[in-house]
Amino acid sequence: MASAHFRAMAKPELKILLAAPRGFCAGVVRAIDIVERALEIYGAPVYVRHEIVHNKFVVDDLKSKGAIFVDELDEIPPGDHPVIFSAHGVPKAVPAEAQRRAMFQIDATCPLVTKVHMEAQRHFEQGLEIILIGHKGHPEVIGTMGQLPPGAVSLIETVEDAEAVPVRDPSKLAFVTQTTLSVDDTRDVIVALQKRFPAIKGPTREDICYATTNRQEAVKSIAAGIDALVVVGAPNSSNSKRLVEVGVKSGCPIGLLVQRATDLDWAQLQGLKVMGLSAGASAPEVLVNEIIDAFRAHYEVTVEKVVLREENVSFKLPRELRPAAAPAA
Ligand code: 0CM
Ligand code: SF4
Repeated sequence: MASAHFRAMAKPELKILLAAPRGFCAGVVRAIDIVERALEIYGAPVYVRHEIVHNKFVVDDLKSKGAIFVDELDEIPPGDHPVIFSAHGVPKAVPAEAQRRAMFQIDATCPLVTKVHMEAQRHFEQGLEIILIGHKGHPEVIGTMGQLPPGAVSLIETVEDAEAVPVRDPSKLAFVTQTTLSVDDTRDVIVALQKRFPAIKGPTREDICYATTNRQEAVKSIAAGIDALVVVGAPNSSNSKRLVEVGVKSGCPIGLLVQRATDLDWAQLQGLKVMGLSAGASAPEVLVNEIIDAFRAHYEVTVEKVVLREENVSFKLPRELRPAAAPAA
């Protein structure tokens, strides 16, 4: 009787394929470290323009330590507290304005975003008109376009845009891209541009960063064999949203973007046998574990790690935040 009762209560089995690489990238680690080091060195408050990375849990944690998040510099009262620019980068007008107001500015722009800014600048200096492939309204796109005067950069998002974008001189063109796009969709847009403008200059492939590329590749490698894909990430996180899209395009029937376990819709998540789990570059691992624990309440879970490649990228902190050199022995 007892065993029959136990059988009736037994949870269904679920295998979770935990994709790797997932979660924090080197640019996110550096940006969060910058805020934490600034708090340590200069004390609270430290101002941050825009979410340092697109994750509410990270932002709330930094708020609890004394960071104050603002949308624009004019929300910051006069004083000598630092203002930090987010990982996504800012238009040139922002540091210029901070300098005008004599603010103490610290730049947490990811070095891989700065690289794109420099590429665009170089093309501009060579007299080229620039086409930026990216998502309208995203802060990285606003930042990259804002490296150059109005009219220097045209933004396109799709193959249709590539086929229609007006240009001044087809022989004097270059393209750059946002760092967190879909690798496959971007390839199609570039092919359309190159077909229309054979002389267009650009990077060897695109400017999508290593972290975005690797996370998409890892999701792709599991997508065909899973009943659902859960990606931990925020709705305003470009790289996280792309992971869900890539999963669904690669054959996974259900793709969900969730910020916390409370977002999981259990009516939709019944009857699963194998599930894929990944996390965007701004989502902390503690939230991945929270999701796994939530599934354990509904399923008998086994977790299998699927490691597509190892990552060992790290970026240095800005000089003013590096730990003081150890005293000579
Ligand atoms: O650019 P995206 O929206 O993916 O930003 P994020 O904060 O989610 O991820 C890290 C970055 C950058 C740049
Ligand atoms: Fe840098 Fe890429 Fe991370 Fe964005 S997702 S912060 S570009 S490494």
